[in-house]
Amino acid sequence: MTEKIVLDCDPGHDDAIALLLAHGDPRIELLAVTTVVGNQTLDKVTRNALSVATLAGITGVPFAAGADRPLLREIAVAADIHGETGLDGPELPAPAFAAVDTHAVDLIVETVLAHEPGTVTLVPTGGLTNIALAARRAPEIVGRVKRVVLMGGGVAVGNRTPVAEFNIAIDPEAAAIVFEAGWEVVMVGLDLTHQALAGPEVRRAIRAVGTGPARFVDELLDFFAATYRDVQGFDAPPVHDPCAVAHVIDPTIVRALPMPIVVETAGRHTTGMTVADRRGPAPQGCRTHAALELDHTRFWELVVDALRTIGDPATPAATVPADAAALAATEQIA
Ligand SMILES: [Ca+2]
Repeated sequence: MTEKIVLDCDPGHDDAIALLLAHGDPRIELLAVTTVVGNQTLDKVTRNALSVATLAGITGVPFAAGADRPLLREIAVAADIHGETGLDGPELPAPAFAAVDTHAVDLIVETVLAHEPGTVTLVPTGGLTNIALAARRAPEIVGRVKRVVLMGGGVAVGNRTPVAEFNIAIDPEAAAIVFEAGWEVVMVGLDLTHQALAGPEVRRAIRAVGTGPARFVDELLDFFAATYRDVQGFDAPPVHDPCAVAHVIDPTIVRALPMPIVVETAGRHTTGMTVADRRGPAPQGCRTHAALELDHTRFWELVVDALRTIGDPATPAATVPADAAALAATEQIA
């Protein structure tokens, strides 16, 4: 059994690793990749996603660009963490293929509707603008999506502000829509991802893979480690986004508990906070969950195994003409 996912991302160092994990793990079937403004502008993160796909040899998966700004707020990028390109550090290949000529929100809706109800998991690893717009544009997808497993928020931790995590803080209204839509939401937040540190042992294991994509991840982590040390005082960088993919692969590696969670949109000091109610057992039918416990060893084994599986794509998508990937995916759906 594979898990069908749509990855909605803003690469982004950790988004890039999430994409590689989703591509390399045999238990994930990557249906589509969509991009959203976040760590950098939409143009930059979309180009980054296509470049990462090119170096990893990802073909037959449609990539689509989505929202270029949050619903209400001004754009707020994370150049302090991810650099001016959004993926500073390694050299990126020019994309070998283009994004499809479909808006990400439409591609998300089409992809969910093209598959059996309860089979498609949405995995947002950026701001929630695209996902909120999809839920508003086609409310029927809410009952068809298996789950939304998102990287964002936190029960007891913030990073953009003392209590708000970046992905939620940059578009809290979109996050509120997603958390309140009624579908099952798993919040893989900072409580969990701050355990996913890429320390020296992890770095050695990644380097030992010895392939182009593994070297790329190593260079990403060099840059990410430096900014996390300088900006937030971390000894080793927390690698957030692949934790959401890992939860979909194996929920015993990223363990979640049901609890009521709402998003603060009007706080004077708390806008973007994910307010989690831990006062007692979750009520019956609670649709929101928070991931709190990570199996660090097995998580990094997943990432390293995915890199081994990806290997060294000799002829990355270079020969695939633009839109051929989208065509192939359409045929798969049909
Ligand atoms: Ca991200």
